[in-house]
Amino acid sequence: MNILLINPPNCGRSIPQEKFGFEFTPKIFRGEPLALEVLAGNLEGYETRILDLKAQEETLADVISEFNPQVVGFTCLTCEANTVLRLSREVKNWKRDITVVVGGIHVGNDPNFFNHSAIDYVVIGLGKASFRDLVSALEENKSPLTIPGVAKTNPSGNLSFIPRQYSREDLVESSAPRFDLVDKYRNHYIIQSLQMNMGFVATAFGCPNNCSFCSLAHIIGSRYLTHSTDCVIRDIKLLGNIPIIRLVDANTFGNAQRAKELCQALAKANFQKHFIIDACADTVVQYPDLFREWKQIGLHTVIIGFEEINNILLSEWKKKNTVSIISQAIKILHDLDISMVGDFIVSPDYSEENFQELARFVEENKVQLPVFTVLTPLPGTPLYESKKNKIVIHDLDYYTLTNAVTLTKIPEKEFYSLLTDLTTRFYSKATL
Ligand code: B12
Ligand code: SF4
Repeated sequence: MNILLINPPNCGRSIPQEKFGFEFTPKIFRGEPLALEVLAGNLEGYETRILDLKAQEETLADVISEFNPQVVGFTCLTCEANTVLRLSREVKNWKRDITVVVGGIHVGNDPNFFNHSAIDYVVIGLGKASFRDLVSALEENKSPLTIPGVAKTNPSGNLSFIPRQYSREDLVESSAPRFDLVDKYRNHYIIQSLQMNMGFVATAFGCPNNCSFCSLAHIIGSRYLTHSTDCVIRDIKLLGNIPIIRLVDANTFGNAQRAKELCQALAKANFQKHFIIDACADTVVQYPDLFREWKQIGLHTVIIGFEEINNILLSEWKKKNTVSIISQAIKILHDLDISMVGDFIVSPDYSEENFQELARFVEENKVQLPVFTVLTPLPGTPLYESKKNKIVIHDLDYYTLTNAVTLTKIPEKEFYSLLTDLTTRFYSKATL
């Protein structure tokens, strides 16, 4: 059986660009489709290929005609949902009997979106075990309907499936990601500002926290599953001499003890690489020594969701931060000489004064690379439930976290003009 795994092309639409001609979302990172490499790792015995349409434009029909897959699997974020539906239709138009499967973050949050005749199965949540079981069932002509996390589409009715009870076994650590399947795209996976290659490794899945806007926390029921240190070391080794390793976890330091053990294992392995991780501000403040130790083994940049500089909103969003914790975390990282990418969420309710306050905070605290997104009620999140009646833009192409999909308080043009100013002002000075 031939299996083609597809990373959809860069997509998503921009209101500030389309409506007002503003250009403000610089692309900083590009990266390998780790989800697909992970799935492929558990497909021993099958001929598997990855088509990365973000890295390189290729014609789907040509690839399908040459490779002749029996199964096509798409990974999918929210802003990619329409594109994946369109590509699934293309696959079906080309050859009706190809089995089309969709998985990924948007499926985990809103599986019903894909209950469509161009799609055969959706895989909800962690897919490594479910997808393997699905493919085996298809090959053996058995019913896949009893596989937890797998739903057969039923456009005239509702999706039904047995939810997976996630445990560490779902990470299927015995099989490594198939990094080799993206060899031909490897030169595209660079940090543009440094012109250096970057590889992705997962050390955990999920997050122990529960922020209301986050589409990662709820997919596996607020569990936090960690990979063994041996598995992380193996995957870094498999990436060879790539100098920068991005640990693409929702929260790399979600368990401080385990983050310490991982640090010791990395020290022993003596990789001489730069690491980029995701962590929370309160973790920095609670465990500064952990960050000091990680700095010694190559921690270069921490990506950190500061989100807001308003304590009421932080608490409303169930973020564990306060403005004081954020300032302390920034100071600790500066003292340790660790770079930071600071994520801030701009609410459509922002006034001009709010924009100015945020700019002042970023300036005074010297956040090296601030990234400003717009508060977006992503389907499947608690924020979506509380805001769904206020949503004015339902087209998921705009759910890139750079558009206001609820009404802005100040005139829309002014909102995007201030957002563009904020982004360009700090981006032009950014050093990492
Ligand atoms: C790396 C990354 C990227 C990379 C590479 C992604 C790629 N596929 O090429 C780049 C830089 C390109 C990127 C871009 C963007 N990203 Co991004 N990205 C991530 C990040 C940090 C890690 C994703 C990852 O590799 N996870 C590890 C893998 C192993 O986990 P996984 O993807 O969940 O896969 C598992 C399951 O979901 C499932 N599964 C996944 N796919 C499939 C497919 C099948 C067939 C099956 C069966 C199962 C399955 O099984 C997998 C293994 O168990 C996440 C945050 C995070 N920590 O998850 C944000 C994240 C996914 N990105 C996000 C966003 C918003 C974006 C952008 C829109 C940002 C922007 N404004 O430009 C763009 C969109 C790209 C586009 N289409 O234009 C959001 C998505 C929110 C949402 N609900 O859609 C996230 C969650 C971050 C956040 N702020 O919340 N991103
Ligand atoms: S800490 Fe980060 S990953 Fe965890 S729930 Fe909050 S926003 Fe999501």
